[in-house]
Amino acid sequence: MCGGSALFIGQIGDWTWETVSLLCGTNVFTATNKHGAPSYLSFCYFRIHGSPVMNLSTINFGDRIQVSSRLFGFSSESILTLHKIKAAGVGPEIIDPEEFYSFKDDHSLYAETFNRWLTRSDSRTNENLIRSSPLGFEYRHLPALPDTYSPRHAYYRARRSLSFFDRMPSDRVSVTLPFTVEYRIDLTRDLNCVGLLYFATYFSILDWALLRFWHHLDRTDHSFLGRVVLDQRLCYLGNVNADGVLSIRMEAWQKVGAPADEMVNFVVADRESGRKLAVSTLHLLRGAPRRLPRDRAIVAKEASRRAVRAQCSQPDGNRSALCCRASEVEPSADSDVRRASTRIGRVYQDVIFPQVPCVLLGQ
Ligand code: KFV
Repeated sequence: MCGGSALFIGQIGDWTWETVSLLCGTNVFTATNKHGAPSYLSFCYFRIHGSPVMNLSTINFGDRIQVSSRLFGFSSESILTLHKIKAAGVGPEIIDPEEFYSFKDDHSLYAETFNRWLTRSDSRTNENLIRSSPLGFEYRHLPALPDTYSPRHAYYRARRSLSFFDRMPSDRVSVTLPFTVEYRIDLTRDLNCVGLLYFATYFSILDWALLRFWHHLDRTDHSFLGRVVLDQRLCYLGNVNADGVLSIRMEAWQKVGAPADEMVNFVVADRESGRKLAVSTLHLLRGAPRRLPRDRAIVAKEASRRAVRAQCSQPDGNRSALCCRASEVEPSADSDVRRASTRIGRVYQDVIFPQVPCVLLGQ
């Protein structure tokens, strides 16, 4: 999960699916529509926002983190999930949209996912996915997000302008001419278990492309590893078949007077048809990544070891598997736990090495 890789993005996506399963009366992992076909809670927009102090590269082995998640209703077809991730120890919190979208807590990593229920229109292809709300999906009890924060504004712009910016801010200058690479889908790694291009793979493909761009600019692998991703937004416009080849067009802009501060825009298309598959805008700093503040990390690690000893029981008795996730829904005097927890908007989880299959505890 650690190391700034797309595996952590995958983990965040799992938290979205788990939160929706907990709070919306539908097991997302087995959802079907009225025709009995599988409905997938597909990722259509994903944003991750950090700071130089807390970003994808700062989380390390053994760090104990805490995730607060909250859902917002967007009709029967879609749903928005906000996750706030920080070092464990400060206690879970109720996510307030105004505070969330101000991104003012440098010690938090913010993740926003907008998902739509989709199904294949033709079982032989990943093209032409169509809307498909599953049976039993409950959403009316969810709070509404104030319109100013709606992700619709961002992804409408991305679809229209093929960038999350209508035009680049005037304090930025272009780094080089647009650069395009091709990527052949790797069917041994890139697909999920139902044969769609896995949503987190889009991020790893963009990283792969960015490294080629980096080399094109005569930059080193070392400086690539030292980059700090402050913000990345990705709008999923389509999926692709396992034999697809992607064309990925990149452009970069530096800040005037601060050339290490860069924005990179990606437009991903199917090479054969030209069909647009994704748009992403990345804000990064070139420089060395920083770890979590040492004192908090040590405290958190000690707490996590105690938690593992106290709570972790592996069903197969394999004590060497370093994995434990405690998940808890806020207790309430209200007997309807799901509704109460929705109102409180609090689901929190502690994660250690989650690339190993996790045991869900204390739910
Ligand atoms: N994000 C959010 N909303 C979108 C959207 C996007 N990328 N594209 C379209 N929409 C909205 C659009 O604003 C409109 O909403 C509605 O979808 C229909 O728009 O509220 P509104 O205004 O009615 P259309 O008709 O213009 O778009 P359509 O042709 O229907 O295509 C929509 C969609 C979502 C089917 C298409 O954009 C698509 O196929 N996107 C790719 C999704 C995808 O493949 N995601 C990764 C899947 S893998 C995955 O999620 C998982 C769970 N996994 O494990 O790998």
